[in-house]
Amino acid sequence: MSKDMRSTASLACFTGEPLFPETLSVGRPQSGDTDRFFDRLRDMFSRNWLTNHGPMVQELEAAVEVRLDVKHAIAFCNGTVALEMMLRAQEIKGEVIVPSFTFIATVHAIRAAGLMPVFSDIGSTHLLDPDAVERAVTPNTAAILGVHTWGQGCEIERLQFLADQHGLKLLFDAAHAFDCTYRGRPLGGFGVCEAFSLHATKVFHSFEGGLVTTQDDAVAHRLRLMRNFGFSDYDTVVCAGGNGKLSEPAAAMALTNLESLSSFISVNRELHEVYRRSLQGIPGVGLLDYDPRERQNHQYVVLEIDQDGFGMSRDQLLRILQAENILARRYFYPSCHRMEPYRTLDPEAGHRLPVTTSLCERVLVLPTGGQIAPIDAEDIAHLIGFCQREAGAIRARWEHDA
Ligand code: T4K
Repeated sequence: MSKDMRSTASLACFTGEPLFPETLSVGRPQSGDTDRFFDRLRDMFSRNWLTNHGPMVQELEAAVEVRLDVKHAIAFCNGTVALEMMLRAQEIKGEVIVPSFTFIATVHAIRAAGLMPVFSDIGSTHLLDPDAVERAVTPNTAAILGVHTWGQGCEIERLQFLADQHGLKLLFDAAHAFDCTYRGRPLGGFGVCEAFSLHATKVFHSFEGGLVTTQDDAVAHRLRLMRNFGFSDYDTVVCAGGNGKLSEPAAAMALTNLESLSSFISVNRELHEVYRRSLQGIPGVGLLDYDPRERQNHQYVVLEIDQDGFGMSRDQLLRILQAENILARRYFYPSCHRMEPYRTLDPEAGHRLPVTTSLCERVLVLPTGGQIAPIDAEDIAHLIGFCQREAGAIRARWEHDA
């Protein structure tokens, strides 16, 4: 059966078979040539050097410095620890302005660094709104932590202006933004520091891993000490630190994946284009378009579902997609200010976050990456179109079955 000729009854949430026999996910890992990876592991065993700033970690850091055009890239065991150490390395106290519309790790890292998150609203592109940031500045503000959500660069000039005006550190969570640009320059070289995630679900991964990039020699030196317990030599500890080290197998994975990154990104770009074409004109469905002047990794295909235009809510659509084995995700739902401990720490935060509050009910991220063929993306889009056209009948059947 053609996938856009289904009847309401044939939806898997009623009586039908799922459209896809296997689950299609957001964030299925894309990995490079496994032979190259195993060769690197064999070399590692012959050297018997497994971790602690080994040769492959050093090679990875050098490769990232070139690729992102930054002076320093410091590898960490994961993106959350990279964020936390980046914050600790600033040697600041007080409040950090951050969006609530982000993965919870961004905010947990602020708390773990002994700082207080202050949530700011976002604009229509899902990025920090500099006007809202300005309103959130108090005498206790120490830093702004922007998030380059979906690989889009924040409004960096305006945030930098605010940071300079108020004497604040400007930092970025660039977890989504490897190989993306802002005004034609790679993200990674802005603010004081930027932190990346190399988690398995990211377009460029090292199983688990993270990076902090900076142009500042002193901050880089501190970060290198901090990730290794603060040791400056075998017996001397010169600052507080922890274990933030990336292992050699993880670096081997990253080096291997770096060789294939451009092809992963072309696959994502093509899928994004198929989704864009096939979703066009469906009432109530907005696809977040990326700035064509910038380089994007196209890791996230992000929809906004407007319930009135679409005829059903984002959550009702999600229920249908999941039954069809399409594991779309509600990133970032609920937003951070509605999760503990932040809900208790600042129960009134929602009043300052109207865009975040409304967006959280509408965003849906669709599967992409190597697991998805262009025809799958077309079928998913056609299914979404079908749901819109049949929204009344589907809702009626749910009510009848309830
Ligand atoms: N800042 C931001 C803005 C972030 O988005 C993140 C992480 C961080 C900071 C922190 O960086 P890390 O400390 O994680 O390096 C995922 C990822 O775990 C997380 O890294 C990511 N952001 C977040 C947006 O998404 P979950 O809980 O949604 O992942 P999970 O386990 O549901 O996996 C996603 C899908 O991928 C599933 O359908 C299963 C599939 N999968 C996953 C893994 C790990 C596989 O098929 N194979 C696999 O090996 O958080």
